[in-house]
Amino acid sequence: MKQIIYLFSLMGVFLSGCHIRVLNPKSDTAEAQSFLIYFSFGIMILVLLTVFFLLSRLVRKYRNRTGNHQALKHEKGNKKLEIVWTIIPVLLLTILAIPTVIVTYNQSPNQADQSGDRREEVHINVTAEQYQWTFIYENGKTTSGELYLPSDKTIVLHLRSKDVIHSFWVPSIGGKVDVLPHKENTMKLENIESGVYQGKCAEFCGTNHTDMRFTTRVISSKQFLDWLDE
Ligand SMILES: [Cu+2]
Repeated sequence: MKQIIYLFSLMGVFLSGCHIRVLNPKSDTAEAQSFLIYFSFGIMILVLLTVFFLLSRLVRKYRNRTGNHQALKHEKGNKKLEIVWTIIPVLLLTILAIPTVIVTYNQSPNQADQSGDRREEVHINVTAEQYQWTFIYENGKTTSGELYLPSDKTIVLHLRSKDVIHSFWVPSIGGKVDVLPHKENTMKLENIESGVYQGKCAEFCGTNHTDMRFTTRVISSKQFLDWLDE
């Protein structure tokens, strides 16, 4: 038992040094996603602890000791118990399903187009091809390898591929979205914190797949407009 505690505390020390970008969200979109991760992890830990607690109690109670002839009774059908262990998982899955369905529906790659006030949104066309990213802004300005975004606007990215399937991923500001050759997918990003974030293709797309990286620069609206006019 002592060794296990040591092991876990050691793991805690090392893990606290990790900087997992997915768990350090810098936009509302990423925050909703990391909430789902923490939430499902919390439920999982709850189940795990309950099961381990009950198991260790059982093992302690019925362990083989001299003078202990207590044996486990064979339970033959226990309606109460069966109902309990059927209802609890159903309940847990329902609790897990509600926020999951809401977030998944809100962030659906087909969803962004229909909702929202277009004047408050910044639309950017994103084109992926082996092995680079091109970003085309509303006034026609084009960048390659660098994506500029205003922090205080809602951003709608229109993702398209020229060749094979790619995947758009900036871990700090949102999860992966597939970039397909024959269908446009959209990605909505809200309230992004100013900063510089690394992005990459998250779908193996050929020999130079690892070179398919880009830098995302999130700046204020004013800086963004000035940059657009440059
Ligand atoms: Cu790719």
